Amino acid sequence: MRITVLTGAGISAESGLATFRAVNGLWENHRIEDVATPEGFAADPALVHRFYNMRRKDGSGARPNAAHLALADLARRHDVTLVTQNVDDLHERAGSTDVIHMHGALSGALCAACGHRWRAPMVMQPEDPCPACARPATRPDIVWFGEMPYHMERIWDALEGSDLFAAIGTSGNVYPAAGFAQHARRNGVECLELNLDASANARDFHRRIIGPASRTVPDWVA
Ligand code: BV8
Repeated sequence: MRITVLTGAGISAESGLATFRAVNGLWENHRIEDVATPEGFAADPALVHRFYNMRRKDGSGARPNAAHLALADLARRHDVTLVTQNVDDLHERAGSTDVIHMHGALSGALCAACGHRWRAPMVMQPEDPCPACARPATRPDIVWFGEMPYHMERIWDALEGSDLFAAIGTSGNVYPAAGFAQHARRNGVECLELNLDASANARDFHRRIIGPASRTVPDWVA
């Protein structure tokens, strides 16, 4: 069976990583939409680096939960394309491979000047020189609001070619990810949502399983 899975912050909630909704989209009284943007970075690169340094530290202290492990198990039995909006590496640490990080990853660093990519150190500062061009133009390799998410062609193809689309732990507020169910449904794909409560795009799904991911995902995968 060909399954495309989309995960959001909710799958990492029980690993102790706060979801955007749980913190009301705020960090140190900044709206995340203001911090996670090119404009926010240009205005105050030190603040934005501090935001991601904290997330990198929190992520390194977190452990994959039963939901992450169940998805790795699912991929051993079915043809699974795993797309995540999350920037943590809990899917990889649970054993998933070829994870599509459509919003980038905390483990990535990018040079805004020459485009060079490398593995991010735990703590990044605005004056860090790029290893390739030596210019102090390094940024987290994260897709911010207003930037084009990564791997979109591959994701659209996977959605269109699947028998099932399952969205796990996402509020359905952020596009284009929030449009995946509608796109899948238009292509005759069965759409399932696993969430704590109905998402903003709940009407796009044929079926819903309500409950914490660490319980509902293993039950669904079994
Ligand atoms: C783009 C990286 C175009 C950063 C992120 C108006 C209408 C439509 C679209 C727009 C619009 N205005 C602006 C836009 C575009 C914008 C957008 O959608 N804005 C929203 C706010 C309206 N989108 C973009 O800008 C995207 N780019 O459109 O580009 C373009 C085209 C051409 C050329 C150039 C550009 C880029 C968006 C990516 C932004 N980056 N992440 C970072 O992480 O720091 S988004 C970030 O927020 C996350 O990655 C995630 O995607 C999103 C948060 O969503 P969730 O993951 O769903 O998390 P949330 O907390 O909201 O929900 C958690 C859910 O889990 C809840 O449902 C909860 O009930 C559930 N839950 C909690 N606990 C559990 C649980 N479920 C199960 N078990 C539990 N235990």
